[in-house]
Amino acid sequence: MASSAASHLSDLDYRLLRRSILLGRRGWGRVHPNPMVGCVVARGREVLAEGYHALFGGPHAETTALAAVENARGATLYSSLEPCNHVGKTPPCTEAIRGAGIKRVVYWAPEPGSAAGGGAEHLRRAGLRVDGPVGEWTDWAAENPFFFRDPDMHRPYLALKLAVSLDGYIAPGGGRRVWLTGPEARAEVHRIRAGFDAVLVGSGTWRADDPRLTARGETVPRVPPVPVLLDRQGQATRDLRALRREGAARRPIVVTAAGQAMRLQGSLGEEAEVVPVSQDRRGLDLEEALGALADRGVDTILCEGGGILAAALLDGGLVDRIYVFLAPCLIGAGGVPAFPVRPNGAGAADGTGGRAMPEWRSRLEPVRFGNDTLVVLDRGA
Ligand code: AOF
Ligand code: ZN
Repeated sequence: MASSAASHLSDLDYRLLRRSILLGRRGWGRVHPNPMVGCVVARGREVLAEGYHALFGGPHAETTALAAVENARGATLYSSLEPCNHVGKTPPCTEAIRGAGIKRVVYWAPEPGSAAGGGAEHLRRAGLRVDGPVGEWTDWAAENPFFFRDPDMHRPYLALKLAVSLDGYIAPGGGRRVWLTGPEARAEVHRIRAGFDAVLVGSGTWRADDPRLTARGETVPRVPPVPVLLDRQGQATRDLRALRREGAARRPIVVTAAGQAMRLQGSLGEEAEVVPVSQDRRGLDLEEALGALADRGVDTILCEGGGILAAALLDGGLVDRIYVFLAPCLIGAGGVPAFPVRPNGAGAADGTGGRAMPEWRSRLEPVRFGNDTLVVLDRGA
């Protein structure tokens, strides 16, 4: 953790800061487009209260934690984000902190927004000891990928989900399909879905699996993700499970080639929204498709396959994150590789000494779900 604040922090500070980050994660699927934020109020080793931002528009982490403490005078407040200094949908956290008589604030990530920013400086001027930020942008961005995304990125944030055998395959050859991961990993996929605006699949996947693409886990999304099917040939039919709206506010989206759009919209009826994009020899223009989704308010996308779409998105540099579920099994030679090495692209054969795709890093700790292990790879510095 390289930062000026880091040298002042004790092991206890790091432990409670880490606790605040973990608490913040409970807001996944509920707070977007706000960040996930957690907070701990402690007097020395004694934790007086914990809190997190639980719902977009609702109270912030610091306010929530402080409301649960009878007397916080002289205590230390740990927050995973610099306390806000603005009146938004809620009053400034800086005011709650001063009002409670907190003596010291330790925070992890700086508030990047100019409206809410300046909280640390404000509190320092008011006489509090403030330590932060701690760590670096890439760590904050891994924790809150949508909130800390590159503001110059003019396309939706896109994550790929892959289930991969230990020998690096997503399926056996010959079009056969197998389930690689266990029920715990599948439950985690439902939780991950809850945090995205849309869940996307290519035509091979919806044809073979007829997935619902909804978030049906314990985490109930504040806004359910919209199913998006890619369908270059315009072959989707109304009986597909992803196209049944089932009470969702938003219509599922089918992206097709411009020449197919009118006919397809006619056959699918009003329950689905057909979006036309250009195509070339290789298929639909994926950049145009993402732009069309952005125009419809889709800022974050989880792509769940299949292999051809995943490879095309990676090849086009359109992927920001990869959720890799490693399943403890071997598929054997002839499988469909998760990461096909491009003949002319970065890869083992291009003189990088076998360290292919170095721009991908694992910044979040791997987590085990049943017998499977989730490794999250983020692209960037
Ligand atoms: C904090 N603690 O727990 C969160 C913060 O409209 P509002 O009032 O909810 O403010 C939203 C903004 O506040 C959000 O864009 C981000 O800058 C900051 N979020 N700040 O001190 C929190 N969630
Ligand atoms: Zn706040």
